[in-house]
Amino acid sequence: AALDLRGAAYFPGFLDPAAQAALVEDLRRVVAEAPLFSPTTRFGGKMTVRMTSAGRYGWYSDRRGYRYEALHPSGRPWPAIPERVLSVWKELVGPARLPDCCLVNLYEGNARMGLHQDRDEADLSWPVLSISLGDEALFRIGGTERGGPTESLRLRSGDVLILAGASRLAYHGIDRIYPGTSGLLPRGGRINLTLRVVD
Ligand code: MD3
Ligand code: FE
Repeated sequence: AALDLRGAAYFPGFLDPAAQAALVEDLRRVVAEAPLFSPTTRFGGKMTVRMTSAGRYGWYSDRRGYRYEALHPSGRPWPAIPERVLSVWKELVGPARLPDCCLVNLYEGNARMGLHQDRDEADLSWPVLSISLGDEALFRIGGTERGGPTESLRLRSGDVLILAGASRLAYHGIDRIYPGTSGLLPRGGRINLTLRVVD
C-alpha cells in the first residue's frame, strides 16, 4: 500500500529481489550503449553523481544550463527504455502516456545530490516515478519554497516513489548513501531511475 509523503505516493519494497536483479541486468545494457558521465553544473562544478539516460530524451547539464537532449554526448541516440522499467510506470501511473526519459543516476562513495526542483519538463502535471536500487539513501523532501522545512526518509532497494500534485514541485535531494546496506550491486553503490514525460 502507498504511504502519503507530502502528497507523494511511497511504495516501500514494491519490487522484490528478483525484479530488482532483472532491472540491474537491463541497466547493464543501457550503460554499455550509453556510458555514464558526470555532468557539469551551470556553475562549473562537476556533479558527484554519474548518470546516463534511456528514451527519446536524456537529461544533460553543462555551463549552458540544465536541459533535455535527444543525443548522448557521444552523438548517438539514447537506448530505448527497458520494457520491465516501462511496466512499473504502466502499473502505477497508467498506460495512456509513456515516459520520454528514464534518467539513470549512479551514486558511489560520497556522491550526493543537493536540494533542487525538477522543472525542466514542459507539462508539470505529469508525475515523476522514481525507483531505488542498491544501497540505502537518505532522501530529503521539503515544500515548494527553498529554505522551508524538510523531512528525511531512508530509501531502500526496491522502493518506488511517485511525485505528483503538490509534491511534483517540491525541493528534494539525496544527502548521503549508506555503503554496504544492499548486496544487489556487486561493487556497491546506489542506482536511482527517474521516469519523466518531457514534452
Ligand atoms: C520530488 N533524483 O534525478 S529520486 C533527480 O535519488 C533526483 O537520484 C534523486 O532528484 C535520486 O532529479 C531523487 C526521488 C525524486 C525524483 C523526482 C522528484 C523526488 C522528486 C521530482 C519532484 C519532486
Ligand atoms: Fe530531482
